[in-house]
Amino acid sequence: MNSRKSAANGLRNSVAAMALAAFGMTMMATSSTASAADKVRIAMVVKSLGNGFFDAAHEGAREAAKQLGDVDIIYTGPTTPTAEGQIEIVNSLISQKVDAIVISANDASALVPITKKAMQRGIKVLSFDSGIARAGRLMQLNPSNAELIGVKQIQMASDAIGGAGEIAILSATAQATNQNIWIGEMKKALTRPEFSKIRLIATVYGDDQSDKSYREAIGLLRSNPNLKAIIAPTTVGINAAGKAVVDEKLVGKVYVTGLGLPSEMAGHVKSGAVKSFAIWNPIDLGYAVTYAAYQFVKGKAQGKDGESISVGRMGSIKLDAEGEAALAPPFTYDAGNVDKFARIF
Ligand code: RAM
Repeated sequence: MNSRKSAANGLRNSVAAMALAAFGMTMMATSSTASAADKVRIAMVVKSLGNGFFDAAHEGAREAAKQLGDVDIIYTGPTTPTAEGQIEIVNSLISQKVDAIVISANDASALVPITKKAMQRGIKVLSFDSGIARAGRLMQLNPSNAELIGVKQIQMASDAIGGAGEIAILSATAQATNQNIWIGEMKKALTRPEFSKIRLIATVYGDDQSDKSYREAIGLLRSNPNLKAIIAPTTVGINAAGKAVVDEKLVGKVYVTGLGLPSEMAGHVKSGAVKSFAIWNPIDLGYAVTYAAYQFVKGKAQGKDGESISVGRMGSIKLDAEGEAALAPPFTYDAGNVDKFARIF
């Protein structure tokens, strides 16, 4: 336990003891409450609850907590992916005096004032998946290299449609840091000569909500009769787009690709709406960021350029000049391997 926290606990205990003494009672410190208070409390704040990607990241966080032994995980997030919802949650985590917050942000800059406040109170703030601007966090853990993620998705779309035709993007929210970076990289990839016959005709936003993503996908299909592919760089969007293509009876005419969870995509690969898609391991991502947060709480990481931070079974990560690190390249799934991985995430 750090000294700030032990002082706070000491104060709380003596205030409680005084109150009890006033009623002629005595207070017994029980070892169970003491050991709970000794635990490092790490809050994982996700873009929104009910997203399978973050459920898997939570599983990784729990794995790290179990391995580290003295960590409690608080898993939380708004019901819809808004910065306002996350600001409220961070505010309440500041009052709860958690030790660290690992957050996948709904906005790179809107969260900065509140996470700065958290850091001023001694809370270690790390972003992962979808980043916060540097002033609002100690480090950002990216799942993979952004350029790789962008090129990979254009390559998969190109392979599905024979290298030519109209494509559209169905993204998450318009403010999502990670999706916006990947969309930028996809646009850059499209300037390569090998993709010169592919034309991006629209980008729409399903806000990582299944129903809105589905409606947006249907809209794309109905208003663009020459559309050949939808790229959804979001696990919620790609799942909804796969269903829309089947429901509109466009299997074989329009292909869906992007970033998906094998557990949610196996059916779409079987229906033929999806030939291939990609993703990294969300369990590993949640595990690594939780492990890194622990290092910050224990004073073993500071967030300096070039610093190496231990992330347990995954080895170590190295921070670049922006205070960011990346894990592994995305992995591609198709009819040959999707069932095997569907059991894992
Ligand atoms: C959704 C979320 C998440 C993103 C994945 C690929 O679950 O938007 O932030 O990383 O898709």
